[in-house]
Amino acid sequence: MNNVKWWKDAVVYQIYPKSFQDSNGDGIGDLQGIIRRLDYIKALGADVIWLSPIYDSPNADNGYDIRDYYSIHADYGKMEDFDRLLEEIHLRGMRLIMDLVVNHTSDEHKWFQESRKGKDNPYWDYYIWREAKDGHEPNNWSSWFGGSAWEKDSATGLYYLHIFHRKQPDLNWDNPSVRAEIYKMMEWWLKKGVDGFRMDVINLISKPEQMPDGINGDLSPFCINGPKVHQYLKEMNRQVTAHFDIMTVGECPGLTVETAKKYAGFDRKELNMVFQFEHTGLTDGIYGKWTNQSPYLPDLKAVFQKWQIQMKEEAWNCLFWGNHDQPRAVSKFGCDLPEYRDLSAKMLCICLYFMQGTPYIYQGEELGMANAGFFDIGQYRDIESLNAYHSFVDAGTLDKRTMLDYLAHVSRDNARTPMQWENNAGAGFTQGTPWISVGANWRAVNAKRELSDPDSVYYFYQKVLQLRKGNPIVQQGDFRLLRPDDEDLFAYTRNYGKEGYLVLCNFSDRELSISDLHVNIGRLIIGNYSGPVNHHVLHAYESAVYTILI
Ligand code: TEU
Ligand code: CA
Repeated sequence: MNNVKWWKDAVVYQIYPKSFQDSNGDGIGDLQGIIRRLDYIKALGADVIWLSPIYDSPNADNGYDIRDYYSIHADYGKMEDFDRLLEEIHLRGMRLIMDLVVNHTSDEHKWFQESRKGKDNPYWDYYIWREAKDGHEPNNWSSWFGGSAWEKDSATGLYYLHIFHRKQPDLNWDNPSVRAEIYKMMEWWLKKGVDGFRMDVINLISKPEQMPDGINGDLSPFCINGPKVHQYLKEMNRQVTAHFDIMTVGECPGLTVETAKKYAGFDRKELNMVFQFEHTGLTDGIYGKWTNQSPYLPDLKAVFQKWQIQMKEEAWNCLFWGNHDQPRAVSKFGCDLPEYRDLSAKMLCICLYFMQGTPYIYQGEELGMANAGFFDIGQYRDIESLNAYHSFVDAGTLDKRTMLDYLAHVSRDNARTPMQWENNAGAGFTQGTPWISVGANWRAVNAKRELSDPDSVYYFYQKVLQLRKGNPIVQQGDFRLLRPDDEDLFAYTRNYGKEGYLVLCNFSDRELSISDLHVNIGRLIIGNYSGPVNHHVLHAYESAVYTILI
């Protein structure tokens, strides 16, 4: 695989530090805890670790509200612990990418504390301030975490913009000093030796000059892919990222294939890759993300087909089922009933990771960890979930039972329960009381058990990752979807020169006939069922990859 950028053949493992491994019994994951588990991550086959924010923060949004970009949150350790972590990662031949959260800061950041002192302060223009309109908010935009996107500041009597929580004021990227400060900070981390950034909501950073009301208060059309976003990302590339051998991946809500290529096109000099959310957003409906529905398979297939085919040769895909904002993959896309959980987790692994792009694995996904199983609002910690619960229930839009059901399906806390390491009450995550309850199925799903079982989901992930490493069919092959309208079968081929694979995934518990696929099936590469191979039928949640005879 000469001349292939390293990040194209890399596998990224995402750590949500608060929930990964506690080392001192305070119930909160920390950097020393991560160091203890590096061999586990390496053995899985990951090359890159993406660390969700570990910076100093009042934790209104678990670290996505940064108070100081240059220091480590006391819960996680000290800068020495970070330096040690980075060294240990590099010693193992792995790389580390940091979460870069620069659309907004915490309201407790020094810049904001200064800014709110008024128009004469040098930091005034670091944030987005507007006068009241007729004694009200400057416009009708609503925050993505509920309520107005404007907060009236008691010190100035003016309003500041916050797309997320009021403790996350949006930075004013039109101010060159803001950009210079951010580039300086990025350079500081890169000089320390970090290997890149995952950039939080990076396609929201440029706001329009005029801020008219949105339809139903929706700010998306104004702030997603704002007027100067490409100018700023090209500047960031020129001034910072192009000078280091790193990878950059932008988190970009609301992307289409066309807009994705503007951020990540090979010739664009902006970002290496972008996360798009079309496949995870298929279940969005009248209550936004709040639902108990599963995606309709033909729609899911159409989304992947489009991204696989239309990005080819022009830009690079991110392959992910989940992250710290999404429900657990096996619960959303597979089936988390005990009899099908492991099977469907393996099926999802094959389905996604035989496509073109860079795989991202969210902590615990490699064990088949499922949704939390919470049933009481008191179990939730996430600000988005709590806000949504109160606004829907208090307004009488949804009754408590329905909203709890929706939370159980899609709350971000489903992904944030402690990593299940062992079969005990603290799940091997902590000796103390975890900051959020352990997920319901820790007895069955934990690393200790899976590491001693050759048929576990963990070893299945390991095998699939080995099979795709440096494999030109997976990296470069053409993608073709078979039976697009089938509601149970996800089948596709990958062809590269005279070689190819047929990938078969049964997304249902029904037996499926596959005798009419008109593909010349060769050798079995990997499958999630043991026993004799049957070329005519797929069992419940069965998945298999075959070579194709061309
Ligand atoms: O998420 C951005 C984002 O678009 C979220 O609003 C997402 O739609 C939501 O979490 C889905 O439920 C990023 C981070 O990943 C998230 O954790 C932060 O809360 C958010 O930005 C603000 O920094
Ligand atoms: Ca701790």
